[in-house]
Amino acid sequence: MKVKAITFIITLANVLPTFGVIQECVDFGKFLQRSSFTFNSKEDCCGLKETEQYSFNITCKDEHIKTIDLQLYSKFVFSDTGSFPLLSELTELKINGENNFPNGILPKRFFDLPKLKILNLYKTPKMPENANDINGNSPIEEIYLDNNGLVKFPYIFKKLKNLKTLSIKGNQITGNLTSEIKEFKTLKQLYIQNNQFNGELIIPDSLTTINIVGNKFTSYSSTNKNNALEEVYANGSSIINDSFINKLATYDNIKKMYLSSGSITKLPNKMFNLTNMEALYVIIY
Ligand SMILES: *[C@@H]1O[C@H](CO)[C@@H](O)[C@H](O)[C@H]1NC(C)=O
Ligand SMILES: *[C@@H]1O[C@H](CO)[C@@H](O)[C@H](O)[C@H]1NC(C)=O
Ligand SMILES: *[C@@H]1O[C@H](CO)[C@@H](O)[C@H](O)[C@H]1NC(C)=O
Ligand SMILES: *[C@@H]1O[C@H](CO)[C@@H](O)[C@H](O)[C@H]1NC(C)=O
Ligand SMILES: CC(=O)N[C@H]1CO[C@H](CO)[C@@H](O)[C@@H]1O
Repeated sequence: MKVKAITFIITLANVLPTFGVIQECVDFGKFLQRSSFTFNSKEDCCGLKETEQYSFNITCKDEHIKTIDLQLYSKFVFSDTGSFPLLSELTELKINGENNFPNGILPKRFFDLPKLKILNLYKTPKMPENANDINGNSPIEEIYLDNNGLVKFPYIFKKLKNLKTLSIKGNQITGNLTSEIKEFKTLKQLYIQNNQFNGELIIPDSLTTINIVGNKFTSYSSTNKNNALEEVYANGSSIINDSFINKLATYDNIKKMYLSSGSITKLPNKMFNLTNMEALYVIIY
């Protein structure tokens, strides 16, 4: 009798750990394992985990993974990004590491995640080569590729029909923006501070917020029609002069202008008619 009871307990102990582990954790764990990360398949993945190779914060709801924040410590490469599980309720994906995708190329697979809204990657300097490679119907609204070592503007994202925010701060992008940027029809926030852009500033008509601090733009394109613009962060930029502020003052929705250290000699009269203004930084010479 006693022997039977022990057997029963052992059997239960073997079965128990897999109870409560959602299928998506199993799938995500297998993805980690395929790239030689240690992960116990019987383990729940919802919550915080810390290992020598990686740490993560995964949130889950109703048997589904909702957000992933993954930090990789060692130089592991996800060998088969095409097999990243298409988690049906994943809305936020953040991967912070060091060249973790083959050839440093952003995996096109992420654009097939059916509910993904926010993609945030670190040290992913290259984009998929061909625009046809990414799914334009992706629900992605926000992309953050800050301090990634990008050397070219990622025009490929113009295909994304839902993109509202693009942040590529602190990269090494040089040269001009081209009129191709006008094809970002839904873009509202563009953060390109601390790159090495120069020449004419050309921006999409739909923009509400632009930050160009720490670049070398010299002029504001006459092709710009930025009536939607609300916030301009351009401190220290050589684009700032009387013509520039006169132009901005024609945009009725303007709320914030950070235009310190330029060569402005007077504020345009129209400025005082801008009823939405909340913050203005200028130095008048
Ligand atoms: C884990 O991620 C969730 C969702 O992004 C966040 O609200 C929470 O604060 C994070 N927890 C920790 C400990 O970082
Ligand atoms: C402002 O800068 C633009 C571009 O360099 C230049 O074409 C324009 O003449 C300047 N306007 C004034 C008032 O200095
Ligand atoms: C711009 O410059 C002003 C005045 O120096 C400063 O107070 C403000 O914080 C700066 N804003 C940004 C976004 O750099
Ligand atoms: C400011 O608004 C007033 C009242 O609508 C108008 O009469 C005036 O011409 C405007 N000034 C400028 C510089 O646009
Ligand atoms: C159209 C435009 O902005 N052209 C500029 C591109 O960048 C060079 C410097 O690298 C400028 O001289 C051009 O004016």
